[in-house]
Formats: sequence, structure tokens, C-alpha cells
Amino acid sequence: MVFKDDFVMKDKIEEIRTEAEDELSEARNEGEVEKIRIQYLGKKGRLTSVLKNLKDLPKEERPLIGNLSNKLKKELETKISDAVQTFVQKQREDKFSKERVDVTLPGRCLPLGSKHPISQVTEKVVEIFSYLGFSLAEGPEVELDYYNFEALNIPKHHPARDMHDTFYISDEVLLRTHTSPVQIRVMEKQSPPVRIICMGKVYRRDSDVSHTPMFHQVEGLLVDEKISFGNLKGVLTVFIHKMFSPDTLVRFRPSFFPFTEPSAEVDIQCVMCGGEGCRVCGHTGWLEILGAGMVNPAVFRMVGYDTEKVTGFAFGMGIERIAMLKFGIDDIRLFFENDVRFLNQF
Ligand code: 2NM
Repeated sequence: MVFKDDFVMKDKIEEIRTEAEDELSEARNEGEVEKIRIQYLGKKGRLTSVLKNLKDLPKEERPLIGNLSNKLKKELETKISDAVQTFVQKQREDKFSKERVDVTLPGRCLPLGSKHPISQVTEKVVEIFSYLGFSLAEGPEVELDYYNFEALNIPKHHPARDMHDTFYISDEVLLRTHTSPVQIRVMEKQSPPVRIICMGKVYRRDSDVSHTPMFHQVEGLLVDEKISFGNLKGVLTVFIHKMFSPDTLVRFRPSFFPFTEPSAEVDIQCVMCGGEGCRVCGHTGWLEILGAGMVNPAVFRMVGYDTEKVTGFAFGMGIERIAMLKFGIDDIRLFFENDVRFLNQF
């Protein structure tokens, strides 16, 4: 049985559907969709009213109209949530296209430090002498006068003491002026053969373009039976060729140190002018880089070595000087200012 009111209500529901769908299709954003939802499905919405007023309909009409209304309610809910989804998605896409990340852009680099040139040169020197079979020895920077001078054949009032303007802490305690005292301490403890290098800070009361009150030194010592000046020349020539370049010319010049006899100073062909003569080498074509010699038997006697059985050679060099020549630096003080514009170049 079909009632007259059925048609009225069915038409009304169809009208709600058409209008809601029309409005939804014209909605331009989430806000407008929400307004449509309130207008149809809100507490006082048009479809909500139909459902609320079901009880006023004749009993016989209620199932059909209730069914149709609920079906439309579900349909509208789906359509509205689809519309919201579409706008959310669109918003996201707009945002992504505006805020696009360019994955090909290079990353932001962290400023990277580098090793101090003095550390670089020290490591290289240690690497070369390790390769030649020397091991590393260490000792105190605050030394006894005995180890710094007496044991090295430099007694009190010896003119050689003037060469090392010494920082004294007391009569018998000082800041070491070279690393040789380390070698005396090793020889006191260890009998030959000895093959060591020691490196570290040394202190002298001196300050100008080529001198600082503290600088770094590497010294080496080799003691064994039948060690000759030829061995000294061989070891130091290999060192220089590895430190600079294999074709660097090397020259041994007679010199004097209280702790070696004979003594020599070692020159290399000027790295700036290649031996032509320039301001750096004082127009001689040569640069002094090392002091060396055969260990004076007087030193061996101080540590109780048998001078009839063993001989040895020793050498010493300033790291700053080597670094200045290697990198072409003309002022030693640059190493100690820690100006990043200087340090960044190494
Ligand atoms: C130098 C030059 C020549 C040297 C001597 C010794 C020791 F302890 F064995 F006697 N150590 N270092 C030495 C020799 C150092 O520096 C320019």
C-alpha cells in the first residue's frame, strides 16, 4: 500500500539529495564543506529534521521514509568525508609544491680543522725514523742541570752554555734547552745497542723572526759496535730524501758541539731557489737543517758505556725550521699565533 505522504516525503528526500550534491560539487574548501555538513546533517540540519520528525508521520510511512533518510544520511556522510579528504590532499600537495626540498642542493659543510704544521712535520719525522728502526723516547721538560749540561760534556762556565740562554728555575733545575738529556737518561738505564729519537718542547731565552722562547726539537741517537760517520751520513741522507725530495743535494760541513766529536752541520740545497742563491739561503744556495756528530767518548763515560767497545752518532734539528723550509714560511712566530688564516693553509 502506497500513501500520498510517501510521495511528498520521498520527493523531499530526493530534493535534499540533489541540493546537497549540487552544493558539495561547488564547495571550494574544507570550510564550505563543513557548512554544508552542518546545513544537512547538523543538529538542526535538513536531513536531521526529517529523521527527527519521523515520529509525526503515519506509522505505515515510517519504515520506508526512515530507510531512505538513513541511506541518504550515510551517503552524504561518505560524500562529505570524501570531499574533506580531497581538500586536505589538495592542501598538502599545494604545500609540498610551494615548499619543495631540492635534494640536489649541496649540504651545509661543517668547518673542518687541520693538523698544525708543527704536528704534521713532527709526525713525518717520527714516521721516517720509525721506518729506519728508531724508537721513541720521552723525558721531562723541567730538567736537572746535570742532564741538560754536565752529562753532555758542558761543565759550569763552559762557553757553550751561553749559546743556550737558559731559563733557570733554581741553581740545579732548569727548562731543558734541547732534548739531549732524554738520551742521557735512556743510556743510563739501557746498555747498547740503542736506537732512539726523542722529540718535544725545548726552551731558550731568545725571540726574533727565527727564534721563539719555546720551540720543538727532534734528536736521534744510535749506539752500537762499529758505528761510523758513514752510518751517520747514510741515515741522515735517507731522512732528508724522504723529508724533502729524493734528489735533494746534501752537504756535511765541519762544526763543533761539546757532546760530539767530530761534529758536523748538515745543509741541503736551497728549497727556494734550487741552489741558484736567494734571500732565504743568504745567496749561498744552501740551507742548514741539522746538527750531528759522533758521540763524544766523554759523554759515553758519563753513562758508563765502554768506549773501547761502542761508538755512536747523534743528531738534532729544530722542527719549526724544517717546517719553515718545507712550507716556505718566513716568520717562526706564525706557528704560535694560531691565526686560522695561517693554519687553514696546511
Ligand atoms: C745535536 C747535534 C749533535 C746530540 C748528542 C746527543 C747525546 F746525548 F747523545 F750526546 N744527543 N743529541 C746532538 C749532537 C744534538 O743537535 C743540534
